Amino acid sequence: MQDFVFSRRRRFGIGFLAGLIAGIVASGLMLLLNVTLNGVSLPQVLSSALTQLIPPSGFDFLFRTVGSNAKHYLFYGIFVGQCLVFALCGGLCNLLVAGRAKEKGHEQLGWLSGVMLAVVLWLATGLLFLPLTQAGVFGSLLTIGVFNTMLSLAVVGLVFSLLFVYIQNWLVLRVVRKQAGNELSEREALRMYERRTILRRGIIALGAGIVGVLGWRFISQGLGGSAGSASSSGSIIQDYKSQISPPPTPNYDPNFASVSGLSPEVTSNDQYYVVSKNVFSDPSVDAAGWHLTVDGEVEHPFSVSYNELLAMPMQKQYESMMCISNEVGGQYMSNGLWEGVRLETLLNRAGVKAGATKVVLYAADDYSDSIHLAKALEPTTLVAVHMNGQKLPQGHGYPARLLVPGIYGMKHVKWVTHIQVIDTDFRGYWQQRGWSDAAPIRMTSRIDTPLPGTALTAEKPTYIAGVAFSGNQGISEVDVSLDNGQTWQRAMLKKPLSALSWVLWQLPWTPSKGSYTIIVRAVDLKGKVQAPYLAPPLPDGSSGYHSVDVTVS
Ligand SMILES: Nc1nc2c(c(=O)[nH]1)N[C@H]1C(S)=C(S)[C@@H](COP(=O)(O)O)O[C@H]1N2
Ligand SMILES: [Mo]
Repeated sequence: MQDFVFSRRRRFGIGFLAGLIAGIVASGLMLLLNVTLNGVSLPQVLSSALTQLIPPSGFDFLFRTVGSNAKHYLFYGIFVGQCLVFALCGGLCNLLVAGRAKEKGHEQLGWLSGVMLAVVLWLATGLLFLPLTQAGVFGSLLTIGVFNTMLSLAVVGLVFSLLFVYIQNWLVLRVVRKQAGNELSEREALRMYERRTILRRGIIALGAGIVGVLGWRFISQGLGGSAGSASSSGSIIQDYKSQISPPPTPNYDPNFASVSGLSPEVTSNDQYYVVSKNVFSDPSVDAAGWHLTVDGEVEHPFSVSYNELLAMPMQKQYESMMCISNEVGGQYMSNGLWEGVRLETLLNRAGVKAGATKVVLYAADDYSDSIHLAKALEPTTLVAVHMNGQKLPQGHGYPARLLVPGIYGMKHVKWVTHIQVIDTDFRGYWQQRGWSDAAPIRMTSRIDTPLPGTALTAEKPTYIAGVAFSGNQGISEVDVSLDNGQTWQRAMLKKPLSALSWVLWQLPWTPSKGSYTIIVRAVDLKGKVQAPYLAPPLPDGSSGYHSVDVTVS
């Protein structure tokens, strides 16, 4: 019944469609296997490779235009791309295989062709794609390893190929049946034309939609959207003194009562900011099978299980964290009560050899970063297992993460599995992409209330309030200016929960009619004044003064 010969274009079209449908299912399956059984995620591998190729300035541009959602857009883009590659494979396979079958008067594919296609895809991915994206032959350089990669690729490839053959044959059969009269009826032709037009319009609409969303984000962020704006006008820079000596004595208010709109002093686990490189899913580590290995330039390398780690001496401390990609006034800053084992305890047990310089932390998501040995031995550097009295939430690094005060969140490696002492230099995941390695936190202050654009009532008492943070340098003073930095008013501070925590501040204000730009700056315990110079997050973290515009009527 299938004595039918299609044009090459037709053949490609049918294969493409069948490949697309099967590709969407297979890509979904890949992500499912990735989340549930530690299968390989090709979108993740590709996006890691891509972000490494993009020059830092390009990455920064991406970050500023599409904001923190950059990685999600990247992921959707790659996911759609992967489905299209599947579709292309379908089209090509059909051209090659069904083309040869033509002599036998056949347009359908045999199951054997499907298995062959799966094998070809499997080899191409394992031997070409993965090595080219620096994941090694069949993912040998990935944490999940060769076995999981081979197996999950095989399953996904087989499901794709067999589904492709099935859909392809079904489509062919449909066309053959419809063309039974050898001639396309006019109605049929019209319907096919319409269908094609609908598809084409759909693709155009989708493309326009994506461009529109990107454009809108670009405009709204360019005009000072959610992150607030940073201020550094001429007068602020002119009168700027970088150092106050002797340092101011903090004016802690023992009756400091939080006002509405001010951040809670301790961020709850579900409000705590989350940042990770992972475009689709963070690793879910099973503590029962987890081990933390300490090795490298040490006398006695060892591993501990989760329970052994929990049985070691624990230390509790409040510490605030901030992401190096946080914009001035941004939200990637939180404060928590952490509990864990001193890294020093683990390193002493291993016996660090003379000449060691750095400590590298490797994680279950193929993330890595390093800190200097001196930093690693500070008594506040912890391998943390508890956050605000609970075991670490999955998104914050369960079962264990590094806590290293004074430097940016980037260095607080989550899902840590391996601690290696080295006597050379090391560039971690973000350092390979152009970000600072030393990464000391730049002092910052943020106005939480009033929000930008608020319309206030004249002569009605209100508060200006927010947080200030300097890593591990403390805060002695927070000042607010309403006249572009010509005069500053000192805010009242809440005594911080620790030397590593942010400081809450507030200033009562009874405004008269007018428009105001509220500007804030902080001073640390050594008298160092927050720098007014504007800098984007890349490569050393953002700098400049946060400002908020309000009107009073
Ligand atoms: N394993 C791993 N650790 C990581 C990251 C990551 O992507 N993978 N991101 C880092 C970055 S950039 C930041 S700011 C902090 C954020 O920690 P949080 O999500 O608990 O706030 O984790 C750091 N640790
Ligand atoms: Mo970060």
